[in-house]
Amino acid sequence: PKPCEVTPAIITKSYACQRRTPLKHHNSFLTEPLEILAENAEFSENEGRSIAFRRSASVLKALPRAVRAMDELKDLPCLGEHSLRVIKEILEDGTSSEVESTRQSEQFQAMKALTGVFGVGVRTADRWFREGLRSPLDLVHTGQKLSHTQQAGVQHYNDLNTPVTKKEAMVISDIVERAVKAVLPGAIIILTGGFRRGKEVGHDVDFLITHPEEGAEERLMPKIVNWLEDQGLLLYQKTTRNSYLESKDGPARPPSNMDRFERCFSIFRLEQTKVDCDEHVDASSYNSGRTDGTEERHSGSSWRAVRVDLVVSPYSQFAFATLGWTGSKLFERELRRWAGQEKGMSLSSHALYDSKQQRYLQANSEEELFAHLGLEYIPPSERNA
Ligand code: TTP
Ligand code: MN
Ligand code: MN
Ligand code: MN
Repeated sequence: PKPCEVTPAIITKSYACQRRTPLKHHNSFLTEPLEILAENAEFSENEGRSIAFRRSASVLKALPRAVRAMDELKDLPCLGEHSLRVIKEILEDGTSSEVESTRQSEQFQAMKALTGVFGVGVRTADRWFREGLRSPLDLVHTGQKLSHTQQAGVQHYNDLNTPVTKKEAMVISDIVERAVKAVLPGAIIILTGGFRRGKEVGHDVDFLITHPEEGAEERLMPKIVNWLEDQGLLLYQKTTRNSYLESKDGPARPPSNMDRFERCFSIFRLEQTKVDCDEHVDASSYNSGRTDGTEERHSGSSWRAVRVDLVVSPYSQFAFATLGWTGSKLFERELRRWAGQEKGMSLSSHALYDSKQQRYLQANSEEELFAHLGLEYIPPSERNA
């Protein structure tokens, strides 16, 4: 094919939700470095810069082949000056000096380690960094005051930073299914997040739960949590009530990307077979950055901690919630931006509001939602923006 045919369709598609982004692509050698810079920008709370790098990386993920020369990029959207400079350096030298020095920097490494604690955000990690703290162990040694969530995060630091496998996600699916069916027969449970997009591993396992009879799902979460606790399956949980109806700021516009469903951030105690344990030990021995001592070693007993997110939605909002909880985070962000800037609509995990028609648009499926938004349907496996 002619060189210009490499990327014919992508040229005019500057929103990630207009493109198909598979999980496996051909440009990791460029996207991983760009995402280091994005992460570093997040650590300095420079959101605009972070999004710019993430959009650049995302465009490259959608390309049908590996980039070899700068002129292949000239018609692509979203590639800013800074990203192009980084890409050029990698194409010419194999690495980018800016990326490598970022990776090596004490601040980046400390922020990565500290934000790697469940319950610790960028603000807190940055304050600790400026106080001289560098790792979760430093938090223990200096006796930092920690929230309950952060205590659980430190205690289970190694497990929670060991990727959750698909196999583990399936075992947890079975458990969640049993719990939900026990307390509300007829409930529907779907796996959302990265595993729904086809990822082989994740940092947690995400579930969305509903019931075809509107209202039957109310106050469901405490029942699920009680069931799980009775079985000794939870190491930590924090349940938040549905605050959607109480909110004053208009249904389609929650104050942030946080939604208002009844939800539970939890840590499961996952029993492991002998084989799983051996795999786990083998896998962690590759991880030179581990901080032994923050977590009670459970030698002998065979379990590990896994982060699980549970969300309950009313049936009428299920399509919105499914779309909102499937990700990727950039894909979601781009969907909302598309809705607002191109369609005069406001999209959340609860609703879609059309400002021109001044009414909410109903949807029973993700397909209907894409249609409302004037977008070609993109299946979950191609939302890996
Ligand atoms: P995550 O579980 O954070 O991410 P992920 O499943 O894509 O990847 P990972 O393997 O790292 O777990 O979030 C899943 C989706 O949930 C994400 O698209 C955004 C959505 N979400 C909300 O809608 N509201 C929230 O408050 C949070 C935390 C996530
Ligand atoms: Mn997830
Ligand atoms: Mn994540
Ligand atoms: Mn999650």
